[in-house]
Amino acid sequence: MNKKHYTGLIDRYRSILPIAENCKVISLCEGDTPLVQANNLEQVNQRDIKLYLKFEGLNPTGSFKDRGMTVAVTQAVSEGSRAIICASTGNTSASAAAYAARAGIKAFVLIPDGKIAMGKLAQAMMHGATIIQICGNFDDGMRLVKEVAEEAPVSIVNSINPYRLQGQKTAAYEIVEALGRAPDFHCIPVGNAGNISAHWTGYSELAASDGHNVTEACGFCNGECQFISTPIATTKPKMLGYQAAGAAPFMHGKAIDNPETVATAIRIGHPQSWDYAQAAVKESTGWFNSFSDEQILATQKLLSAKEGIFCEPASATSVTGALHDIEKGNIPNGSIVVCTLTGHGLKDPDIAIKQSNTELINIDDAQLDSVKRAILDNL
Ligand code: AN7
Repeated sequence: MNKKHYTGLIDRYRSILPIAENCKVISLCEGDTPLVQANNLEQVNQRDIKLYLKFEGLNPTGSFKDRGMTVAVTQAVSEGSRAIICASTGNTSASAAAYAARAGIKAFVLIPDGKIAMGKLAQAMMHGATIIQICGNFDDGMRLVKEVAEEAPVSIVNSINPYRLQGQKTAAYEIVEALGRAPDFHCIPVGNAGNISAHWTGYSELAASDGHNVTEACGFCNGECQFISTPIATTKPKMLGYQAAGAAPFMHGKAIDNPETVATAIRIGHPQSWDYAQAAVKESTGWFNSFSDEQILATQKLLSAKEGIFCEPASATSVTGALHDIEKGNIPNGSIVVCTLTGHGLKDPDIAIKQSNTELINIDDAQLDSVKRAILDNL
């Protein structure tokens, strides 16, 4: 294959990842996702803010989970594991199922009964995972996974697996490469709290490094490509962690037992990376906030209608928070802001169709006149 062809984030970032020299890499060419500037949001343009959307929904299985999964599954396989297991609100199960299929090993996924989006369930089914539906939520599933892994030969690939967070930190590297610097603010949805922790690790490494790591990671060329000039991030962003109001343990300052939100991906009350996420927000002098389901869905629609970017409800939480904090002046005029859009909107078509309020125009024939009238009436 052409050496300049992108071959996935382990090849790209090997020198900053805990991957043994000669192990078999399990990859679907994840990573290298677009950083799209939001050009059409009034709230942003009025205040001279540069707001970028890191569209992680364009990873191979449609969410950021693939970044962690390539590293976790590569490691599991190199340790001789024949089966992986996770609890999931949907995206982790889709990603685990795909990477297990790629590796030729088994995936077991525990999902909350009736509370995962259809697209995610379809993915786990198609990739051949063994799907165990429990009468409980994600937090129950997580507890069970930890217990069962003590007694059965399965490797946990939830983000309590440190290889997951190592893979996910690469998103911060890509952002710094794209912007030529770290953003002032990084807005991110928080569920199990792994991703905010992973980003903080990435930004912190970049700030501490002399740029050498990143430069060395380019295995594609002899120094002519874009990657070789990766700048050093001398600053770190404030980390802003946003939750759904019904599933906002970080706002309560403690775990909660019955999380509820339309954004099923982040319907989590007992985040596993609690301490890391607290540290990320505290060290970066950022903050947590939470928003109602109505606000989150309105932002999902806004991004789809104004920017052409269709993300899932949980993902829209980051932009909901950013717009709120821009409006309130908490994010000052002139700032550079990155929002992570964690998953693709196609994951959850039911919610999209229900909330879009789009009336279909039905015509009871297939004639030019009728179609023309429908167009002229709606111009
Ligand atoms: C779209 O799939 O926890 O705070 O089991 O799917 O790192 O947990 C999903 C999480 C945000 C929250 N956006 O990230 C799972 C799962 C989307 C997600 C999050 C998730 P973390």
